[in-house]
Amino acid sequence: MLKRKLKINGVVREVIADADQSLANVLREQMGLTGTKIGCGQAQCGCCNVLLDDKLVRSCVTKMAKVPDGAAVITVEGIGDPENLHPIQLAWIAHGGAQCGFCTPGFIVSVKALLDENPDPTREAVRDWFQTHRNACRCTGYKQLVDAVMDAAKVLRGEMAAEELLFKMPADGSIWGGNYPRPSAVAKVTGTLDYGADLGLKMPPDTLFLALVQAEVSHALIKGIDTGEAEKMPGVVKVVTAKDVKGKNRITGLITFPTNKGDGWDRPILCDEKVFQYGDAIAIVCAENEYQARRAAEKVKVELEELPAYMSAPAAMAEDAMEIHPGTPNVYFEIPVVKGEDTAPLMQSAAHTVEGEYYLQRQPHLTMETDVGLAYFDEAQRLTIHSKSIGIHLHHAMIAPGIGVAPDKLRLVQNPTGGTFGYKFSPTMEALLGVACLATQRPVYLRYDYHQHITYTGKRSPFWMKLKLGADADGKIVAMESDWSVDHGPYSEFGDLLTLRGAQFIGAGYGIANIRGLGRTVCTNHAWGSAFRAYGSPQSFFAGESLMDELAAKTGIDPLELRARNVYRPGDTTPTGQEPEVFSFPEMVDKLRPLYKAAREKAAAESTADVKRGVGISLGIYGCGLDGADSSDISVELNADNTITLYCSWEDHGQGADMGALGTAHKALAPLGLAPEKIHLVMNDTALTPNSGPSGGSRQQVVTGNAIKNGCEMLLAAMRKPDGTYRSYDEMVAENMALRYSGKWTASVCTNCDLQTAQGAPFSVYMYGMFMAEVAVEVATGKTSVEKFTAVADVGSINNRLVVDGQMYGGIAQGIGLALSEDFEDLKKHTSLRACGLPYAKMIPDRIDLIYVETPREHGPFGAAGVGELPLTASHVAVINAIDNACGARVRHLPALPDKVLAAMNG
Ligand code: MCN
Ligand code: FES
Ligand code: FES
Repeated sequence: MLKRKLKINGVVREVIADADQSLANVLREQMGLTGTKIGCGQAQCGCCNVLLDDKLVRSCVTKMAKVPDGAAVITVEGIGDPENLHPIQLAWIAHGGAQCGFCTPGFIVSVKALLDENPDPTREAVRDWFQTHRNACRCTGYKQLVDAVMDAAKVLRGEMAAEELLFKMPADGSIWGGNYPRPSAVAKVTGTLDYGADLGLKMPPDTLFLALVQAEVSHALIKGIDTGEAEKMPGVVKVVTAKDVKGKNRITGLITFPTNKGDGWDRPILCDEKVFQYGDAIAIVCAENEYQARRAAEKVKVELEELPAYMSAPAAMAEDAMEIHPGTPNVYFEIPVVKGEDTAPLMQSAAHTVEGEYYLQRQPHLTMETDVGLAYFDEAQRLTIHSKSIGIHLHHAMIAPGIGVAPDKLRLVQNPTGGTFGYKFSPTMEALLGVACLATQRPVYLRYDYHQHITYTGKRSPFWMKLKLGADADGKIVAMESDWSVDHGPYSEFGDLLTLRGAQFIGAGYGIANIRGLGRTVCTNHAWGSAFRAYGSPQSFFAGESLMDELAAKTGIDPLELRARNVYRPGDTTPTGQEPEVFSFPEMVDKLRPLYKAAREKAAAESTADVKRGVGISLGIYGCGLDGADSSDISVELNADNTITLYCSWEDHGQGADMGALGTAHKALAPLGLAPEKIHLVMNDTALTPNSGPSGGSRQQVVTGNAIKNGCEMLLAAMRKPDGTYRSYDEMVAENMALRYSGKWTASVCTNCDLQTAQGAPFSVYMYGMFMAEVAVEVATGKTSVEKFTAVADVGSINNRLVVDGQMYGGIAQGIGLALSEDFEDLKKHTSLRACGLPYAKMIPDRIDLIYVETPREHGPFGAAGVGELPLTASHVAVINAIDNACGARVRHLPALPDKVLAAMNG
């Protein structure tokens, strides 16, 4: 043990700590300074940045032995607080720099160090600083962060008044379409928002800390589990195994389609008979602290008989492959596409045909916050589980029977969440927490470290695709044939739905009258497939939009003009035969055309023998909703002080659910003339908030937005007096009128897709985008840099511009990562942010131009569509097409790492 006097945020404090303990843990666990976050714990993200004697350090890897006695430590809490924000914090709020906000304290501290050292940095110097100090953000694409630093620097130099950074209410009192900062922004920039791990440290003293015993092989039979030695370890209260689980010990995937050959009960909570993938949980050690729990977990002995592991769709489809779930074939779901005439004769007579095979990789989500949760019994003796769930009511139904609790005795709550990008559309640790809490009857807490977070949460399911297009002499597509196999890992949940996305989005954007296709879902032993932003469409558009460029090359028609000839126009239908709700593409093409021409000329002029430059384009579409008659419920209440409370389960990944809900309610309640602060939000707790559905499929702005509008309209109707003014709370009470109203909306114009043809009208509203990447490729190495990116987007009428811009920038950054570096394939290698190819600041261009075409949507609240997933539908394909344009290298197997580009260039 060491005894240190430290000056923490200006106050001298005495600390006694283990020499080996990290400064981050001491600050958080012993000093209660939870503003400092721990993301990777491996010096790769900067979430844990603090100033140690004025020097920026990553406190997760700074051992106490290296912290000198008398050292001065500044954490985010020492920079500013909610009542007294520092200009860096003000600028972060003004520019929407905090989305999920988990990286924010680390950035604020880092920027303080930068501006102390260099008060007048260039944008490039700021980006260099973030890069050198490995400050990572998964949500923002860095652009708004650099904007914020430039403004903060101006304020600190006295060239700008801090007040200029504050939101100014427009004269009409409306915040719709403006830059109102999200309600959680102040807490995020000051480090005062308690995420799961912060709440975990603030649990009552009898809380148990959990550690998992996990499989280190990908496929095996379990022959025995010996917990004897572990149970005797210090601090251990119980080791929970499958035999302690009261319910079915399975998470149900709530099978969507009757043609699915599985029954959806294939995912164990704790493995009993078999291990299906690396990391599968076999036992839970419950101990008095985390260190004891982890040490004891190492002592649990598991006897396994290893089986052949099928690590890709082709491997699991091989004739001699055994059934991973005995009784269910590895190919457990198929969806044909049958639209229009038979395509075979059309292909034969077509003036041009092109075909290709494509693979889109197992993209990892790489959130800054790892998976984390806690459980306890609430005052009504309900098993209450807090997690990062973005589908609290959905997960409630998926886990209750497996744990063995009556539905009314289970409550799910979403913690403030440091990003999910869809991985939390699946339950992760919820059932494990529930089982441990029931078995010990004590509060429990579990946090994955980064290795566990990467290896044992779901991933984007890779698609293996074959695609063929036939076109007439003018380049008009007459027929399409498609075939795709989805590697969905061992657990079937949502695999059929994802496979259907291939039918809905391969070839989307173009009025293709005749399609034949077949998609299949394949069970494998690689990581289980969970949702990932744009779920199924990056795969679909990778094939479709790559092949469009190949068709352009074959026909000699410019890629933009080829698209212009084929995009949806009145009379066209989507691949599922649905009439698009708006026809935005012709206008979007016209907006992009002059920029595209200029970019192509610039690229040609600036290419050299060593560095080739090119421009690529793509289009992308995604639906806003769950298939068919998606619906949402909310409620809204008039309070005694004449404020309003909105209750909804619009789960927040970090996208801005609070802002979305507030902006929509404020617009709907405009006749009351309330200030936004007079609308309170109660969100994301099954005991308190109605079922608004999950935050997946970019559905909430449309579906829950409509429900909010509906509920607010009912409240207004009740409050309205004959003279057109509104009743106060007292008047409502005096007249015995109800104060609380339920709002509801159902996508009644939708139909499910037919399971023999994939034809139907699955979404009421779509979002449309065109993407343009300008790249430079080093001829000697094949290394690609994206120098500039442009997107033209139609997300309908915009609720909040800061949020929407942030969604676009962040999604484009993920598209660049998907194109060039991100992967989770090698279980030994791909186990950290860097190894998985996370884009740091310098990989994302500083120039990202956004152009909006705001076509109002009939079925969106106040004309809004969604936005969340649009920027990741096809931005990666623009990069891939740009590489080909630059140097003739067509990459069909992602990611386009330098050696692949080099091989394609020379091949
Ligand atoms: N919005 C708006 N105006 C519009 C459309 C949307 O202001 N015309 C705002 C909404 O109010 C909301 C945000 O944009 O704050 C996204 O809205 P929407 O597209 O309806 O999506 P959801 O709220 O349903 O969010 C989910 C979506 C998905 S599916 C993933 S995955 C995702 C995403 O949003 N994961 C994210 N964005 C993310 N952003 C962050 N920072 N972190 C994630 O994990
Ligand atoms: Fe310390 Fe990531 S660098 S938590
Ligand atoms: Fe940076 Fe979410 S805001 S990681």
